[in-house]
Amino acid sequence: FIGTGANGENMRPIPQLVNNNGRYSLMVDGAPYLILGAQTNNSANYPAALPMVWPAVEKMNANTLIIPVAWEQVEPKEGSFDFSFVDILLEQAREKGVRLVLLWFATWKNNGPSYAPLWVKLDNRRFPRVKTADGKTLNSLSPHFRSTLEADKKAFVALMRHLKKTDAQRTVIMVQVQNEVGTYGSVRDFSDIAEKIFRQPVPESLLAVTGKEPGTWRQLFGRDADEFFHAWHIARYVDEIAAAGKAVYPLPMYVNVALRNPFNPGEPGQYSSGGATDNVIHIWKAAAPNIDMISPDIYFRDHKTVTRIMDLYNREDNPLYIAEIGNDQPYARYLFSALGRGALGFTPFGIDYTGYSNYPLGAKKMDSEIAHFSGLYQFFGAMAREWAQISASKRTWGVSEPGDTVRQDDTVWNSQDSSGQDRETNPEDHTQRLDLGDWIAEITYGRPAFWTDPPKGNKPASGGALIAELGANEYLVTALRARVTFYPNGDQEGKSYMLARVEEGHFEQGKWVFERIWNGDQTDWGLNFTSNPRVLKVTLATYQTD
Ligand code: N0T
Repeated sequence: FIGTGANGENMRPIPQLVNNNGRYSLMVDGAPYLILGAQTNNSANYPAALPMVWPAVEKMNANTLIIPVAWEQVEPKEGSFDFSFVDILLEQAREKGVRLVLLWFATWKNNGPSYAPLWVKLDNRRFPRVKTADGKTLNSLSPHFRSTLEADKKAFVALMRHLKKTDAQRTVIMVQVQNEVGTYGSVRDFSDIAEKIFRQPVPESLLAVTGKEPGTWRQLFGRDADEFFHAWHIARYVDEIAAAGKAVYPLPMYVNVALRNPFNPGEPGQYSSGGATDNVIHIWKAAAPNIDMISPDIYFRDHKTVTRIMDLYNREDNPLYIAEIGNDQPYARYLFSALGRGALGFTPFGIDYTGYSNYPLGAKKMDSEIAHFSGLYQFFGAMAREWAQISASKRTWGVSEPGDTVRQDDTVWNSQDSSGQDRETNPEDHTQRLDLGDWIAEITYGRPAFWTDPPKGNKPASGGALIAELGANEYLVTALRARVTFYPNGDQEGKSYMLARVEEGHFEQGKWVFERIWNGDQTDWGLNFTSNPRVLKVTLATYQTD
């Protein structure tokens, strides 16, 4: 795949998102890539911060660093550009053998223009802010002004041109356009110009996806009109920037989302209105064809909410990528749920040694929590390319341990399972079943390796399991702090069956390397996975008894 250029130099193909009949992959150097990511805290986008970043990336065993590039630093004075941070970052990333995802912090960095240059932020005439219905000015730039869009676009295009010129190595594999766009404190802009646009008919390209007859926003969308309108215009704005960047250098581009709670959403404006929350994904898809994916930022710790979010963003028209997730213990196990849904990657936020902590969203102290991720990253890192290859074409399933994640000593913010059951007593609460077609995989948590006790759950909840179908009756199985058992399903239901062969092994250069057979105690009561994950190739069989 790595071709040769006109002057004999090695040309790596540009990273690309591809859809293989509904299973997506991120192609890097011509093959599927799995992002085992680490995102820095905000404000790490200066050379002086990088020495506090790399050791954390290394400790984490991450293969990709996700880090901001700010409009204010690349265009401090209008029209004069400075990419010195980008140059230093790329050089150091290459030395470390780590790939990069750059975050374009510009018009919107969570609602506000904090990362825009002062010449933008101080000029509200040229770059107007959102006005509330009662005429107050908010610190969120309005999406309705050409002047703002053109200025942001110009800087973004300059960044992409610079990358094209300086990154033949394809160190940068993807770009996030803006950060958690949307507005807090108002559902939309109510300025005079916004009002005028709001009274115009809904654009035709949106009619097509909603199946509606022509009309105004209010006529077609009623109560949702204001939010849909804001989402549409922010998405169009972001899309135009992405399109211009791609015209210069077509890296995959995505947006991340400040989520609303899917079970208790509240009102737009209480959550970031206009961002691609679960209720407006369809609006975003219609408005922003140049945005390759819409990716959730997960700061909920409870199983029910996290898995619901993953299901909402894992769509036929949207590959799942966990753009951000909190960085303490309860979040780590959700790597299994993400990979089982074919995720292109997983990126805990706040991974650096600057000493900052975004508690209660993440860890009080990042350092003590990093081990929960680094162990998993080491394990999956050793088979990242192979997993990505399997995930590109095979069916996969992943589960994370359910139940609350409240530690015995403490309660954890945003962790309470909304179902509120007593999880100590019922083994079913620590049991998950996956329908693999011919087989059911049953996963249980918190039990000894023998038959003696029912599952009680790990304390704290921390297990997970991941399965891929390699062929008929053949599965790749890996898990953490869980037991995996199989029984026949569908046409095979009720037949006698067995684990025909359980191989422990590992991958080397895309090939499975056999190490040993699991048998006896290792298979008699199911496949017991400990804190030390293993990868197994399991062949199942049914047999005739008469
Ligand atoms: C995130 C991060 C950073 C359910 C917070 C999350 C990052 C941004 N914002 O540390 O600022 O740049 O994308 C907002 C979550 C609000 C609370 C959600 C509760």
